[in-house]
Amino acid sequence: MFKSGYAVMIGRPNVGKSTLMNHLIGQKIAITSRKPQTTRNRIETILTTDEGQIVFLDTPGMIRKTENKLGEYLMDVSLKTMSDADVVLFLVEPSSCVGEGDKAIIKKLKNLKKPVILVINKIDKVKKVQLPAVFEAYGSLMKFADIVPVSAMQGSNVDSLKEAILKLLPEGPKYYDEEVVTDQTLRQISAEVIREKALRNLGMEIPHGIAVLIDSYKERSETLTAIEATIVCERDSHKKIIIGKEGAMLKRIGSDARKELEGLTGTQVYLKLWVKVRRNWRDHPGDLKNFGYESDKKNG
Ligand SMILES: Nc1nc2c(ncn2[C@@H]2O[C@H](COP(=O)(O)OP(=O)(O)OP(=O)(O)O)[C@@H](O)[C@H]2O)c(=O)[nH]1
Ligand SMILES: [Mg+2]
Repeated sequence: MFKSGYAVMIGRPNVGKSTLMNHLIGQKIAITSRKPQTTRNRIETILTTDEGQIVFLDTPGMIRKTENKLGEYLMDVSLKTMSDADVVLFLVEPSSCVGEGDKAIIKKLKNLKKPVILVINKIDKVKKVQLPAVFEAYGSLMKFADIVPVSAMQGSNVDSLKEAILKLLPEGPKYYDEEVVTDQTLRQISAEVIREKALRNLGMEIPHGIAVLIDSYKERSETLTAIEATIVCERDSHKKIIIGKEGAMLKRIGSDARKELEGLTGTQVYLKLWVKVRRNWRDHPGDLKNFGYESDKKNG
């Protein structure tokens, strides 16, 4: 019997949803970073095995209070994506103290009435003897279809998670050809790769206010791709930091991004980056739409 369906990654920011999804499909599609709210869109990736096809949906981390329209949009994406699930993967940190954020998510999951697998991630950070207390703490708040501890970073126990998901999926057809891995275009992934390198190179304050726009994406030949992109930020002072002393920061972001884009496209990449200021774009509906954060585009 072939099984198929949607497995939706849900959890607070920074718990490792995107890292785990990349590991499950064995390829880096979603960007990851230590900064919360790295993921901003619903990202679909596909794993096809002999037994079934799991379509993973990565979502932005769920927060309780949104500070701007972008935050509202991110919550909206997560909630709508959650309702598409055949199985929900609820990711948490390996702590026996359940925080208010997780309690709020559990409340939503109870209303959803779908099978939920509790995925305790980052088990590389704790001793094995500490895990039963984590099982206990979360298990006392809600009935889970399964509980699977993993380390997305080290890839430990990720295969058991695949099995647990397949067990819960309904019988169904192969929705996608085997070679299809994601719904994201190279152009979209490129913008995200540039944003990731900015997130990883910049300090704590600026990254949240960054968006990346691809101005032009040209496959010049079989061996050369030319990409021009703009990093949008919120203030002149941020622009200065992103560019850096004599352009050093922008050069570093560009060079990190170029290396990864060359691996991704299998071509040489010519990358030109610009920096632009759009004050308060995170609260401006027109800007949000222009930067690709448009409600009801895909999640309606
Ligand atoms: N030690 C450890 N770190 C991990 C593990 N999985 C993820 N991380 C780290 O946790 C941070 C956040 O990972 P992401 O995958 O970006 O988290 P996310 O849940 O997608 O975050 P948002 O998109 O912001 O909601 C990164 O620095 C990862 O390297 C893990 O199993 N062990
Ligand atoms: Mg993420």
